[in-house]
Amino acid sequence: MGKQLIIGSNGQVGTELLSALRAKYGKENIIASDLKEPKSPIEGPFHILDAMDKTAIHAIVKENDVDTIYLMAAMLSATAEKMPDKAWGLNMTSLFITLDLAKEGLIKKLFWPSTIAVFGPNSEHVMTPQHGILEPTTVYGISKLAGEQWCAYYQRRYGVDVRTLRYPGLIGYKSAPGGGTTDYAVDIFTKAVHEGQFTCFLSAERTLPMMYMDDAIAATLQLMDAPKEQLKTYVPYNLASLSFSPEQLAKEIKVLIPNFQISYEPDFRDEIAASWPESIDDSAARADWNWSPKTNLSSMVALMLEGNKSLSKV
Ligand code: AKB
Repeated sequence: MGKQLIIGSNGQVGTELLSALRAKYGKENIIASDLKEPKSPIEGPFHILDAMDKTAIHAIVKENDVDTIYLMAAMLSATAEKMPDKAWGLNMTSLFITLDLAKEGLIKKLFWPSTIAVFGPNSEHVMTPQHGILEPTTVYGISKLAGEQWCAYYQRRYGVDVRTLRYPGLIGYKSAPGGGTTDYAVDIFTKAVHEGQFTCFLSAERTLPMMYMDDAIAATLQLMDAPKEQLKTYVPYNLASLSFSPEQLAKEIKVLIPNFQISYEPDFRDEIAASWPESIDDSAARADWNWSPKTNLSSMVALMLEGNKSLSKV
């Protein structure tokens, strides 16, 4: 078995994916890489790597006998709106470099995350289907939809094994999110634990699909392990777990922190969120590779509060 490379291993998902893959396959077999050194030192191989540097990616793949890449580097929805050209450049260039590596037979498998941001205001908002209307209004959503189409093209035309999940908003305490519209659902826990109050940049009733990080990582590993013949639905798969508004989340937090206060100052991110689904139909993932999430809203809230408290003791 060849080694596996994570591009963007310092990010919100990359950090937790790295731990999970190293626990499963051994730290020497998983190569971490990112633009900068990780904030706290990690054991095992790490390379400084720009996701748009084709030559450097090729060198790491060849020198380390890499056969699988997880391309986790991307510019997310809120940041991408502030620099659309840079977002397009990063999100697409890095994808083409890795798709071409697979096309040339230099790697065997690629994971590339997509998102609920591929949907738009004309999509069905409740239990949004896999193959519904796809008319994103953000540059992030446009880049991810184009990427999905390119993945499908490389799979059809060149037989590339590329696997893709449409992640909902992801919630974990071990790594910080950066530049997304769903980030409020992570930040709220840090503020609840340390300050007892939170000002939300989405409006109270803005419901979005969300997922606890452990479920997202489990889904990623499960999809990558699934035999190719089982993946009948083609790339990408809708993925669902929780669905709640800031108001509903705050109510759950108050069960454990009764004095917690939330206020609302919606900004441009509320408009982005309004264009996205409220809940997702992931029946294809459930049927094709047995997907099912484990964490419900109350257990996610308890885990997030405990996790944030334990971090502040370190
Ligand atoms: C974002 O908010 O941009 C991301 C996403 C939903 O893909 N978390």
